[in-house]
Amino acid sequence: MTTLIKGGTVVSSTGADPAEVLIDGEQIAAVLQPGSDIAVAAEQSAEVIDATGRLVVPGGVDVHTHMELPFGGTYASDTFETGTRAAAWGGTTTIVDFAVQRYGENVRECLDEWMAKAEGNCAIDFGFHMIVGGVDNDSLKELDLLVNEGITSFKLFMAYPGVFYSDDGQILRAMQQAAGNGGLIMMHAENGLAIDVLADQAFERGETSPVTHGYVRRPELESEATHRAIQLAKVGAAPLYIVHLSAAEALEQVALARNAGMNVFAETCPQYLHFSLEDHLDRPGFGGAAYVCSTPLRSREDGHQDTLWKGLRTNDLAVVSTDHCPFCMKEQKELGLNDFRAIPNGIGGVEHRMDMIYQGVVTGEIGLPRWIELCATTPARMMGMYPRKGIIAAGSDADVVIYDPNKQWTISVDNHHMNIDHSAYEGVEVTGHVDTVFSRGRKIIDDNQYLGRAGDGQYLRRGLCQYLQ
Ligand code: DUC
Ligand code: ZN
Ligand code: ZN
Repeated sequence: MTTLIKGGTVVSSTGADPAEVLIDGEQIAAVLQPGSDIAVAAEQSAEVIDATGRLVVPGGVDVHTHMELPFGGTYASDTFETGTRAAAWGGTTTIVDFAVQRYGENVRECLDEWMAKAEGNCAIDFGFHMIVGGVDNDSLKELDLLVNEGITSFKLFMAYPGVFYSDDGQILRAMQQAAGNGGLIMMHAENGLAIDVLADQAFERGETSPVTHGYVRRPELESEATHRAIQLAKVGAAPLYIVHLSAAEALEQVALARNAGMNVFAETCPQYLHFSLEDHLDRPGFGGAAYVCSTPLRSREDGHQDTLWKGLRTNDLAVVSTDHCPFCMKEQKELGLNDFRAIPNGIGGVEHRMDMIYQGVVTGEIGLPRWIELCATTPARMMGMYPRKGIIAAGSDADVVIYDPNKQWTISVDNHHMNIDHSAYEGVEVTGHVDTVFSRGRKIIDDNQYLGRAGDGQYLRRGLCQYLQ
């Protein structure tokens, strides 16, 4: 069975041109010149989809999600089934989620546990990173084996003492191990020990509301940790990927390292580009709880958002992922009603990344090819999945999105598909809409309907990061 998508503009990280996309089975068979003999011939035997006036783009690749993450005494509210379905609605056809190992736990058993949660349940293809919350001889040895199984990136935390935190010695050891096995160290770069001191002091002063979360997680403490992580990576001779960067000062550290020729990369997330401490985290009453995430939203007055858009243009920020980690208001965020320290950290956004970054195209912050580079091509290469994922090209998986660049609509809890009782994006007006989604050649979203099934998504054994110099 072949499908021909004709009439549209095919977007890649290097350009946007009229082209026809021929899908055969699970792969893209060819990208054809409109009206060429081969395109005309293909039309005779294929199902033809008319994409006139629309963009034809590679399925989005979100390399930072947390389905069912145990956190703050509860669990992220999207399962692999609901979360990957929501991702598909938003034009994302690949996720890389985080399996979790905590101090004293066995890496292998943890991975098996996470695989069991995901396998047979995902709507789209999925891979794993491993959170290493307990760096010791056993876990370090295990990392070498994971690399051979396609888990080629390891997340460490400089935040959350007593939960996921690693000290500098543990971080250095993990970096040395990664330098040996080719893995990529992903870093949550915030000085958690200092943050906890400030958080406790604020609470004792009676400052209990959600916005306090943003005040105590100061930009200096993100930039200090980013700087320290970079220096440790230099000593450990390991590549480094800074996750969910939100502070302009932290970006400065990344830029310095990159200018010095280091293998240092960074991602940011839509919430840090579109939301702010003043407008969202400081909402009246408990409203700001919906925006409690770490790193935190930053002050608009201080210009962090503009600086992040600039970083996306200069490539000091190379990837946009979501850090999708949804918690309902009821019974979850509410755990911190009287104490901001107890609010589970996270925002649900896996469904909105492609649209929210497309708004940067609409406003002229980035060009059309850069949208695709940030949301599909670079994440695929960064996490060793390219060219299977992240590009529309002959031989690639037929993960294809037909995108209406002009449709205007408003995001709401009433029209989203994530398993969460509110939307952090409530009332946000967007231009651009995911009309049709193919995942490995199967049409899974079309005409406002979900046509796929749980278990369609396959586990992806990833290769090494494809950016190392
Ligand atoms: N940050 C979040 O906001 N949620 C989960 C973990 C993290 O690092
Ligand atoms: Zn993190
Ligand atoms: Zn995260």
